[in-house]
Amino acid sequence: MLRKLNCSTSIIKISLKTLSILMFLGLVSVINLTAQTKTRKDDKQIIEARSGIVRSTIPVTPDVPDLPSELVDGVRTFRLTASVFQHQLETFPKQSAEVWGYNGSIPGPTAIAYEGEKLRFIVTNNLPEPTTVHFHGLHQNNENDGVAGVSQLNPIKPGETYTYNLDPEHPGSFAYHSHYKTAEQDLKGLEGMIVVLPYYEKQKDHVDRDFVFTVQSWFWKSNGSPIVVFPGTINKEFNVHTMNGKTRDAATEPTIRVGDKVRLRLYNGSNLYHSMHEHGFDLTVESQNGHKNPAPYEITTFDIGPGNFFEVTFVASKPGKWLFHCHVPHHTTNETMSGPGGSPVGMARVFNVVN
Ligand SMILES: [Cu+2]
Repeated sequence: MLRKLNCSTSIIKISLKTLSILMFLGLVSVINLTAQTKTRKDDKQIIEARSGIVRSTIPVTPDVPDLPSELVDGVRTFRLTASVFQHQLETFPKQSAEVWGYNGSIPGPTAIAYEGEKLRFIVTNNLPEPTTVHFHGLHQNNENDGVAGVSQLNPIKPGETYTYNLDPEHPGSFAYHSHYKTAEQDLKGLEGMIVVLPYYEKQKDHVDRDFVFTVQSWFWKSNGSPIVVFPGTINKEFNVHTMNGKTRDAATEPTIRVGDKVRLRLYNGSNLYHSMHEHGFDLTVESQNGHKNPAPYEITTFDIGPGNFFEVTFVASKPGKWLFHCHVPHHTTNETMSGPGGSPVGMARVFNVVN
């Protein structure tokens, strides 16, 4: 009886052992299945990494929103509304000006698309006078070129909406801006950036962070008053200088991790030449308007003329608060005044590089 009981216990012990093994194997199978699912899911990224290509990093435009879009049948549609509004350009000695802009933003929201997509911009004019939009650097047909009195004989009247159809044909940095009384409407603020991204880029071209900046220069007489686009005629000069619509004192400070490779896309939407300088790190001039530089070179400072684009990169190799600014000395003031503690203001940005 006792033997029989021992035998039964042994059988139970064996069964428990078998059960444990089976459960373990089952668990292993589940883990394997999860691993297989994960592998399948990650296959694309692994293949991409093996072939040396990675997905492009989506750029951000500090202090400026992205322009919402809809992609239908390979056509990405954006909507812009031009209007007059108040915008804070600096914190001292004045603050806000009456500007003309798109979708309530200075510069206009950044339109982001991918290569191969056709672009459509539906533009509504809520300004007190006609306007047109030109797409700077894109390869549109002449009827979509938006030059008042030249390629667009019927500008968009106040209250009207007009549609532009475009094909960028290559990735890069582009701009959209008014081409009706250009010198007046552009300098009141009617301009913004378009970035066309490749889906993938080579590992060597890949960046961890991608920042978009439009530089602009302004003059206006008193808080809240309209932008004066020909200040020289009243013996003054453009004396407020901004990156993405903000002097440094009014701007955010992007945070970057040590070791990050950073791309800066710059567009000069102003009436002046600017000399852009990065503290702490060499800049590599990799491309202009998306056209690869056949021989990228390193530089600390680059000159950017009106309407020009630069795409430069740097590796944020050490922590600290690193200044990127226009090196024209007057352009680092707000109306001739330096900032708190003698700091540069105007056309300047601080990148906060942290471990
Ligand atoms: Cu400058």
